[in-house]
Amino acid sequence: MEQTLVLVKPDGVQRGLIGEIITRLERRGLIGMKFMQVSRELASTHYEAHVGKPFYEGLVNYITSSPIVAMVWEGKDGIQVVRTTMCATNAAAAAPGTIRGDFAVEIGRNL
Ligand code: 3AN
Repeated sequence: MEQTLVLVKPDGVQRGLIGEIITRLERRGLIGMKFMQVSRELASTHYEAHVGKPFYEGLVNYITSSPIVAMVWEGKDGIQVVRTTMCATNAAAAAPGTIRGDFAVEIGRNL
């Protein structure tokens, strides 16, 4: 079994898509969830892999700008299952029928 973290970012919360996203994921193995405000300190740890990239500052500013939903999901091949349910980071490459394929508008606002 694998566990993985899923965040519904400010755009998903503000667009009223929390329920839609949770519904799709809970059917596949949601085990924990909370509504929270991300601090700059937590954001810099979470997005450590992106330090130095051109979009990093904007990403940290955005994730800390208003509340998000953080979830833990568990299942066999859980990371892959969540990825295929959400699909590609870039909205333009996300397949129809997936969360991002159906709702994401661009790479920086991909829910
Ligand atoms: P994912 O959210 O698909 O797991 P990560 O963890 O690689 O993708 O990236 C975290 C976030 O950083 C993405 N959700 C996206 O909003 C943003 N991001 C990633 N790559 C870019 C990029 N090239 N330009 C702008 N934002 C990006």
